[in-house]
Amino acid sequence: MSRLVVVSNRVANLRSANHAGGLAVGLADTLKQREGIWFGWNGAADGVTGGEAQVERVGRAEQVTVPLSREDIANYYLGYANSVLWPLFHYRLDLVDYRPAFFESYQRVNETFARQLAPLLKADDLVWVHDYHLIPLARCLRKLGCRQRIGFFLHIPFPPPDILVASPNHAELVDALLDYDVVGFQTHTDAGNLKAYLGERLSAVQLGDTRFQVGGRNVTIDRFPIGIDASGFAAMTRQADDEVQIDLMRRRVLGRRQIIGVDRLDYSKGLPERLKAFDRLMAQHPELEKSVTYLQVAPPTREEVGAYGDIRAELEALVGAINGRLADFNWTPIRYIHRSVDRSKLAPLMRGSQVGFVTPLRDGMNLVAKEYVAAQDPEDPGVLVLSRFAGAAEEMDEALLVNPYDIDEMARSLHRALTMPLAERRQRHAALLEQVLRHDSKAWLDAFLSALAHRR
Ligand code: ADQ
Repeated sequence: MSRLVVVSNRVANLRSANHAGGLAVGLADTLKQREGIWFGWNGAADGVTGGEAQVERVGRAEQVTVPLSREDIANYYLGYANSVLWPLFHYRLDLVDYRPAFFESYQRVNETFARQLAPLLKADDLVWVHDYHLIPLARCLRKLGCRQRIGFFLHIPFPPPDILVASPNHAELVDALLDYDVVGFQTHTDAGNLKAYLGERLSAVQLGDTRFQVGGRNVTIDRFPIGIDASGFAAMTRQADDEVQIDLMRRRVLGRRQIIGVDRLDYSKGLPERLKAFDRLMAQHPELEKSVTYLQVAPPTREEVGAYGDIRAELEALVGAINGRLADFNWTPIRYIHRSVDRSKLAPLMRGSQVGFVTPLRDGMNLVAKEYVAAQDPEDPGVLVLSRFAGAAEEMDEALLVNPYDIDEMARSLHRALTMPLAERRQRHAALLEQVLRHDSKAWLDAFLSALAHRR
């Protein structure tokens, strides 16, 4: 069997991947079984780009991490990846901060990674590159003579041509994608957006369902919706610690229901709109006062990027204003936690919440939607209120799908979720759970790797 070489900006610790999300665990398990390498940045803030790699063996796999300089972290990682590509690919042209130095650093880091990775590769390795930080990596490897099968998976959305062309580098980015054998997306919409660009601008010829010829190159473009380790996550709900159990019991005694949101504090997640929808719900249904609370867990990320400071300030002002207006000495309507919460607590908290509120303005997939479904008690499940613009919506019809910009519609859906009869809750949940179990993280891995292995 071919070795698997995974390349991503950050490398999950293969020794302690159990603490991370299902994706890291799934990839780590696969690597340990089939032999391979996980290559990426070591995460330190003060290295030298191109400096010595650290190699650590874990089982049959090797973890290879390399340093980056302060300047490249600022320009490649915080700059091009997170101030240009992240907002652009989430349809937020208003937040793109384009600077030529960012793109130069992005290219240089990809070239350096390729130079460090190339000598480690064997002829029949399968190389799997992850996410928007590393779009040019295959191009850089090919220039060094690497002929291995190389696949790319984009975890975030891919925008339609009209948005993509607002980037001065759109032609280079798409051209770089064509050096992969397989380009994978989360949804039909994302894959369709690349196909539309290729058709409109590069006169691509479709050779089969997923095979395209562009100039002399031949590329497979398909959707591979990412999943979670659903049974693993469900198992975690049964191990609530004392603190969580007390919280659940307290709410049961008081007859209080809970709406839960769990997101990195990112402007793509639609958090202010969610708070406004909760506020609207309370204004329209005063009978719900003291009987419903909204718990929003939103740990900080990428705080060095200006747009993240803005969203944090907006959110804190909203929470303060709504709580100030509605709270009573024995009821705090919104509990907002700006910290990371251990997954072993999150899972039982999701199970103990009657509504999962997942309404990003745009999201590649959104694993929280799937985790919420996996965490529910099938006999008495909660209801998922899900944004139409999350990739997960393509597969999760039985959720209450909403437009995350429409505050009234979200407030109505929250009310519908809180008053939904048991039979309907069960029927919707059963259908969603079946889907989450079938398209789990293992199915995603197998589908992508099989598509890559079948090239040539
Ligand atoms: P993210 O934007 O990070 O991922 P998401 O898919 O929701 O979004 O995954 C977040 C993960 O982190 C979930 O497993 C969640 O439980 C966990 N998490 C969130 N907040 C947490 C907290 N406070 N404490 C602990 N854990 C927390 C990107 C894309 C998504 C895509 C994934 C995977 O933006 O669209 O689904 O990659 O491809």
